[in-house]
Amino acid sequence: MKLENYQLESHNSDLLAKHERQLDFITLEISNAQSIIQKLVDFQIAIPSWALGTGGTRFGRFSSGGEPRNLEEKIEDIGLLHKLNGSSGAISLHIPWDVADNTNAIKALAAQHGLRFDAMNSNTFQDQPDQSQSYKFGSLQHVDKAVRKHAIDHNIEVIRQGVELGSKALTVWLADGSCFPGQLNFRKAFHNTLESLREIYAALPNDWKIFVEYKAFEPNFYSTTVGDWGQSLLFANKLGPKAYTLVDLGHHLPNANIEQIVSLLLMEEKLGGFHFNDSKYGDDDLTAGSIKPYQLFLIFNELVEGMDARGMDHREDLGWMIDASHNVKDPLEDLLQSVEAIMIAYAQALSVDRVALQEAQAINDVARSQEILQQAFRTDVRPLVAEARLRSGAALSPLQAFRKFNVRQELIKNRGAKTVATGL
Ligand code: RM4
Ligand code: MN
Ligand code: MN
Repeated sequence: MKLENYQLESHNSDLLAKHERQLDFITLEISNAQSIIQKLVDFQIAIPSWALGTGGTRFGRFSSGGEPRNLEEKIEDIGLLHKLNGSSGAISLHIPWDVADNTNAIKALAAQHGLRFDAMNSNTFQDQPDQSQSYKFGSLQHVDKAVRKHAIDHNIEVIRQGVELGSKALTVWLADGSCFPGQLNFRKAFHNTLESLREIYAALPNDWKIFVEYKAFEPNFYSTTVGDWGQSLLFANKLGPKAYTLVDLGHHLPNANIEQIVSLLLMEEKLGGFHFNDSKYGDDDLTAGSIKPYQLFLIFNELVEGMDARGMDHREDLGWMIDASHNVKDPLEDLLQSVEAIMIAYAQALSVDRVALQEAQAINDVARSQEILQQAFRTDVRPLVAEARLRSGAALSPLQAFRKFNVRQELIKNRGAKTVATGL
């Protein structure tokens, strides 16, 4: 299905008067509103190909129908999101879930929708039907060199496919670890993983990055070989300048201070990018900003401060990706909400009075420092985000437009009610 410009224009004209009133108010409140709007127009968040179908749990999966049946339809879905919000101009693929048979046609289709290919993801956490080696006891860490080689070759193949598509990064998330004390020699597991990652690193083109993603637990429940940012940073430092740490918000133990982790990784020039989502308990993969919006704001506050301190380009220099997929919402509506939450947190962080904050910090004025941050967090910046969409030719209210134009019903009509997307 395709959304036409005239449809969005009619949706926008219905909402315009109210939007303009709200925008006038906020531009009086925030001195740098125009520069914030431009940064929001530029900012793009990659959509994961595996979040376009309804996610399941090990207890069940309830499809909402019309799920994309192949990579072409996944690109079509992300094209719809991008048309609606103007901020989802990239796709992150997972191999082998998304192998492209005809790379040129896939590239052309993505370009038609204004999409580029963000980081490629390898998969050594599942055995494929015809696979000669098993990842049951790990992949890059495995005690058997033949299994390690299988996993290394897979990652190199993912890089090859990514090069053809114009991607510039590989994300490695490993399920490797152990379920019981004594199962694994920690040092040997680390060394095997490092040796394997070195071979993958050696296959990276010069302008590529490798992101080492960490996660505290699951599917292994006693130890994870890349379990936290310290372990990831160890690998990234040992690998070299093209290796970075990737922060997935749901991959920490409860109450971790993620914003401090982000600040220090940036300082060390080792922050590669993000997988945005939210969680209450663990790797819940809930909609970004749905549980802890203040935390999301505090993370962006560190990002803006840290990137500006190093003169970084907000749009280009880090990988901005969503990694969420769950059970009960329409996946496209969910992704619209995630993108909106990320844009709001970014806009709020851009509106923090940095000079006043530095002055307050320098004299240990704790209450004032807190006030400055909360002032930004409690300001309703949604009209700035909506204005950025309007200037990009997208919808003032993407979710409302999604429903008004019956996008899901159209997708079900075209694809059927029982389709199941590849992914989790
Ligand atoms: C993992 C991790 C990875 C993602 C898989 C599907 O928990 O977040 O980034 O590739 O899930
Ligand atoms: Mn992730
Ligand atoms: Mn995860």
